[in-house]
Amino acid sequence: MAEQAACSGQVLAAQNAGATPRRGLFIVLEGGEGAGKSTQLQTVKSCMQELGFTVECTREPGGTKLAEQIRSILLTKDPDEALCSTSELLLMYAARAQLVRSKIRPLMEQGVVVISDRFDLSTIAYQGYGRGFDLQEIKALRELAIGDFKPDLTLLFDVDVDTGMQRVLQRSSKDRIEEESRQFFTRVRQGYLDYAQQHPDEVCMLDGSGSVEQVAEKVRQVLQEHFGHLQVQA
Ligand code: Z5A
Repeated sequence: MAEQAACSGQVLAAQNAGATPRRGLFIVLEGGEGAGKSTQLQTVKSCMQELGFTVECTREPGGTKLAEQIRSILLTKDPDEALCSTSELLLMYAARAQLVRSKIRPLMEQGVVVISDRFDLSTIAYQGYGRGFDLQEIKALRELAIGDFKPDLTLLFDVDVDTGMQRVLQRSSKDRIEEESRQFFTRVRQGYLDYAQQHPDEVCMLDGSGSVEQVAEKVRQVLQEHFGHLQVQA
């Protein structure tokens, strides 16, 4: 089944053998501002737990002590010194290299399902399409930072830019990147849409414009289709 191709070879091999997956899974939630991915993280977590998996959640940038320090540099606006776009890009990969090595991979080796609020596709969308970095340069950095490591499934929550911005307007404060323009977020959304169209076996796009419960129902369906067939060792 085409959708199941999004699972890693190892997991599919385990399915074919009728055995327990030899490693965990890595599921990523992506989307532009206010798309609702953080809201749906709990749905993904509880759905995977109901399927019998042990689950850990993380986020990007961040997720480990050091990566959270990098997050703070990335998202806090310093009135004395602006963070340049090149530093921003390099820090995203510094945080990712740290997160993959010290948290995601070790957990997956223990059979845990790791769910991350954002991952590498955010860099393609925000630093590639948003800031205008060459996608080949980003690819070279990715290879250096995390090699060929990638998610088993990415859930992309899509809402139009105005809806997303409207949702986050209610927040009291905006971080450094959230202060960008509508044009910036329009390019970011295009980055996500292009990638999803070019990689249908990696990314499952979900319309994020419905109610929280409507979106959650779609999330549950997709996870059941992708992972409901896997057997988990007691
Ligand atoms: N970034 C980057 O540039 N490059 C990278 O490589 C990486 C990240 C990894 C991280 O910010 C920033 O780093 C992010 C991208 C950049 N900057 N921006 N912009 P973050 O982690 O602090 O925040 P975020 O990821 O951008 O989260 P967000 O803006 O909050 O979006 P969200 O997680 O998709 O939305 P939400 O928190 O679930 O919901 C937002 C509001 O909408 C909230 O009030 C909800 O109650 C409401 N909501 C959610 N779903 C619905 C529905 N279905 N209907 C109505 N209202 C809803």
